[in-house]
Amino acid sequence: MPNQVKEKVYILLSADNHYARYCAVTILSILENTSSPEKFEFHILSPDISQENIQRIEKICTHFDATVSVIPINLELFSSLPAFQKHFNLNNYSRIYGLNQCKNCEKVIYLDCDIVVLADLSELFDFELEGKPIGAVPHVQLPYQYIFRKNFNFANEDIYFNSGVMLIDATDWRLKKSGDVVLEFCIENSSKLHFADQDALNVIFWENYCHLPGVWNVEARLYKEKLLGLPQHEEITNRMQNPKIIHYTGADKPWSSQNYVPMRHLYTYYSEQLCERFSWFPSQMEPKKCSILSLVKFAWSCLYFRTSRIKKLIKLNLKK
Ligand SMILES: [Mn+2]
Repeated sequence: MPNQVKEKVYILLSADNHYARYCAVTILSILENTSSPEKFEFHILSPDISQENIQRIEKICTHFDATVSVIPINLELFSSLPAFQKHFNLNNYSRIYGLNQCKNCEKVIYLDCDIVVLADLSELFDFELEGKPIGAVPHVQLPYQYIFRKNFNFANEDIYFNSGVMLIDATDWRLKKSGDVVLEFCIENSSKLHFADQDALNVIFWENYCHLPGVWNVEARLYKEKLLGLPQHEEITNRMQNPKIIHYTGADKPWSSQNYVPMRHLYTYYSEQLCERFSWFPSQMEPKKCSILSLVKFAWSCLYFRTSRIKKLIKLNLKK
């Protein structure tokens, strides 16, 4: 038999032991939705993942003929780096540092572990970066974006990207020592950064990244904002109709929040699959629905937002 080299799809994830289950959900959703799971090679950056959890994740990968390896991370490496808001975990920096450790990959997809993949990820892997060092989904609408632009002197164009899904030219990243550049930037500019290394990545790759199709990073919060009646760009509306990746950004995670979390059922489906097919422990703690009280609160805010917008419109029209 000819010595055939299988072309691989490299996926980089970062999870501490607490995130192992969510990481497994992301991996299972990837493998369930690709026609060539055997091509996938997962690398998990972790400071403390237990042997037990590694074996559980291996069991999923073996089932699909995919491979997984854990890259140990020493968090002390990041002890001089700024820590941010309450939810910030120093392990967030692993993805920046960890790319240097994936020596054999030329290209890699980095994914957060608060993600469910709904389409064949090898399609994203094959996306042409057109000579750019990274690819990401632009036009994240964040309320603080104007501060970001003011702090870093950027013109008004709205191309801020979310760093939870990135296609990275790993050879270029290692060659230019981009990891060191980003981490040094975080230290020097810590007072100006709101979203830590995501802000840093945006500054460093501003106008020098490949715009990936929006369907590859659809934030769940967008569906909530639509119900609230907040204005949405046409491109955002389009990406929401055919999501290929759902990303549960923000504090309301589907595994812990009692609030209304759009697309929660997708997470729940894969989380239950872990138990039914791969003998993971059941997760009684995970709320499958939002509480009645939160639902009422949310319905009230929808009503409030919409009526205040209507009032504004009426006022504007009366002035004319
Ligand atoms: Mn995320």
